[in-house]
Amino acid sequence: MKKKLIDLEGEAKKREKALLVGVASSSRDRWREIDRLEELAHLAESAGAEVFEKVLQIREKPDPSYYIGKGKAQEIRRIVEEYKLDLVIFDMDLSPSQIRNLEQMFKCKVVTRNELIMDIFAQHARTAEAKIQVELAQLRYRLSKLIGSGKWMSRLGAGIGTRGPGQTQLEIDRQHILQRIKGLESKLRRIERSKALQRKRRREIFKVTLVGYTNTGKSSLMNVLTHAGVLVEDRPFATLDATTRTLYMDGLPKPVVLSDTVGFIEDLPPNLVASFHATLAVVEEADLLLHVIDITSTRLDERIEIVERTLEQLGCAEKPIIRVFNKVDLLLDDNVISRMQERYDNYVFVSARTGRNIDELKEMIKVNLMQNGGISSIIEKQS
Ligand SMILES: Nc1nc2c(ncn2[C@@H]2O[C@H](COP(=O)(O)OP(=O)(O)OP(=O)(O)O)[C@@H](O)[C@H]2O)c(=O)[nH]1
Ligand SMILES: [Mg+2]
Repeated sequence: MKKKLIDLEGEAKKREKALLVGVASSSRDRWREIDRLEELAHLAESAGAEVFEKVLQIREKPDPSYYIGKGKAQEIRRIVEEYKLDLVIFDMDLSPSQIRNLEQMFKCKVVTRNELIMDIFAQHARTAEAKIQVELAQLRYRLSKLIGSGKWMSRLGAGIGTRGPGQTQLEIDRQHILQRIKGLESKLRRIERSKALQRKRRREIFKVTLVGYTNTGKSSLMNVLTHAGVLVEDRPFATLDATTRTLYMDGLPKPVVLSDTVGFIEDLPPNLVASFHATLAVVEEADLLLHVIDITSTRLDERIEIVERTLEQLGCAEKPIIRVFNKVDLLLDDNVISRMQERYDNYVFVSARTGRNIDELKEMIKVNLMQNGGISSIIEKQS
């Protein structure tokens, strides 16, 4: 039943060959989709696949059976056959019937962007909590697909021998998944309760949290600021747990702790956001957010917006925030700095690699905490 996306044991012998598919709704959207396919390739490689080819189609409305056009699907089938590819990854979510039709046509695995991201999370999960959170997200996703295909089958109603047993098998699968979800949820609640207790004891401190798009250098900054020794890797979603360390600073009334957390991405699967709620509590409880931005990334403004929108979804849009533009050591064109200066306020340009402006960042953290911490302690006293 469990669809194995990337075969890790087999990986040592052979990386799975993948073809990527993206769809733009108009030729104006083309460049955006090209960038997204680039990001999808990064994700696929990080999951252990080898990207053989990328296919982009411009199509105003998705085809109900294949999402892409049937002609394009047949073209892909020929490539899959000729080059013996192992999987086709779609940059969007597909309906259960679309996945089935495409798998039947390609005669290989079809994986969606959501599944790919969840697969990377699953590979990187280390702690019991992260493992449960990822499995929950995957099961909820699978359940949504099962419910979908159940509807599809009953609507179809035809095909002797498909509907009856198919439905029964679906019902068994559904019950099985629901039971497992229930078990995992209660395990997770136990872990969360003990963590919430620990956090309660931490009222008398300033809480600062690093947030940002994945691979921007949050963990690197954590290490530079606190010597935490957190894992840093040039791949998306290296960090899945919230690591917290003391940030030593003179002249503040309360000690400061800094937390590193899971990175964001465009269209982060909603199931993952829901499952990682407890991990993201360090964002919700923060007195100050450090939004880390990779100044060398393409679609810089869009990525900033994606992070800010995610913060909004977490109910954190009003929190004090410092925009930390990182990796300035790689910057060739200074124009981008002036463009960012015009557009945003409360920013600093740093390099976690060379240490440039790290002292300035510390100073800004201190000033911001004094301003905001001062206000909240007055409110606390009044209430
Ligand atoms: N040149 C340069 N590279 C950097 C800098 N900061 C981080 N990196 C590199 O960027 C990559 C990602 O760094 P991480 O610190 O793991 O990024 P992250 O935001 O924690 O990533 P996730 O946990 O995967 O979301 C690594 O290869 C780092 O070495 C910097 O200031 N300059
Ligand atoms: Mg990290």
